[in-house]
Amino acid sequence: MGEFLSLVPKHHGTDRMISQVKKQMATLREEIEKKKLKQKVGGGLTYYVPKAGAAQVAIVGLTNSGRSSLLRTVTNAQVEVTPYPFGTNIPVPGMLPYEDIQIQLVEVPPIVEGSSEGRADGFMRLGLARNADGIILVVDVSRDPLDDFLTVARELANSRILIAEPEGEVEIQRRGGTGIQFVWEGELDGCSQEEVLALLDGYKIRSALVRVRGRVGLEAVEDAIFGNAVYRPTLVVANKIDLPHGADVMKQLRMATEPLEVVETSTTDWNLVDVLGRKLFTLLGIARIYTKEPGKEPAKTPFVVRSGVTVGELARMIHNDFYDNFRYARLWGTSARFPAEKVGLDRRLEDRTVIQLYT
Ligand SMILES: Nc1nc2c(ncn2[C@@H]2O[C@H](COP(=O)(O)OP(=O)(O)OP(=O)(O)O)[C@@H](O)[C@H]2O)c(=O)[nH]1
Ligand SMILES: [Mg+2]
Repeated sequence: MGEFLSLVPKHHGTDRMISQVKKQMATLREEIEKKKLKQKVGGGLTYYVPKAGAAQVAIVGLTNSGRSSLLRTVTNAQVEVTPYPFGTNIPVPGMLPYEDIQIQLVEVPPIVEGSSEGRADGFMRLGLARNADGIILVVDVSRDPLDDFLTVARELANSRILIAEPEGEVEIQRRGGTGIQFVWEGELDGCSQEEVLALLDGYKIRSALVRVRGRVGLEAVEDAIFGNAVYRPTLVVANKIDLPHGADVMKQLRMATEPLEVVETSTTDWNLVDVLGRKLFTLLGIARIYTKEPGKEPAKTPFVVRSGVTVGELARMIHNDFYDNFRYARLWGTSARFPAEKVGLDRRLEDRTVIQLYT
């Protein structure tokens, strides 16, 4: 990237690109630092949190929004709740029990304005959200929840952690000297083809196959060039709902967070664990599949997969032999049209399916 930068002509038209490349270089340097940190620091005092349970969800928010309180209420974690700001400065994990599975929550130390530029361990803090399977974005309704949301959302967006599912996707295949050729399986949104060409040219991409799926803007083109954008399903938690708050500001919050779901919470709520568990389960698109041997009861512990996984994908996850020697499967429960339905490798599986694989 350094070499690339040295070749880029410096004028008004390339400013944006240069600053982005520099930022990207800083991020990579920071990642190297993180790896070093992981090796050196013992005793659990590290930013690295190994995944556990069905999924890992990062709890992000501004300081004092109630992240520790939330973690304490819904998990076994013994984290300190503090009336003063910046009480948490290392990530704290905890397990949230939901029916027969556990979802891992990780309190991320507070996000601040400038986290995405590295301020206050920003790269590592946002890295926790990037590495998780989903995000809980906590806002404090007793102050300015809209400002809380916009600030955290901006820092996430700057780090290319997308909290809303992208409406489309761009794929760029570089190839030899035939110019830029588009394959349209979608359309541009808020920009013209000329602008896309100018952007690609700015990055010295002059010969490539550009595939456009769904609705995409210029940012999606940039994401395709850098390949660093990730989508993380996100739940907005409007916390401290027991304290006085404005109806207007809540309305604005709901509008600004569209299409994300907003859950109003108070960390003193005794059934918060059930409410949050159900919301996260849906958000993450989790499916529990129970294997069964002939003449026996289904397994007590499910395989946790994403909803819609195929029989073939599941067979591979259990053991390659099940896939290689597959004959058919029998299904019970949600995915079966009738009990003991005989299906092939392509059948998709939903939550609460019992399966017997025949080889
Ligand atoms: N009334 C009310 N107060 C809450 C609620 N949740 C948290 N608090 C209070 O808010 C303050 C901050 O709570 P924490 O859980 O420490 O907040 P945090 O987001 O972890 O903050 P830092 O880790 O310090 O950045 C404490 O005084 C909590 O008692 C809630 O639902 N209702
Ligand atoms: Mg805290």
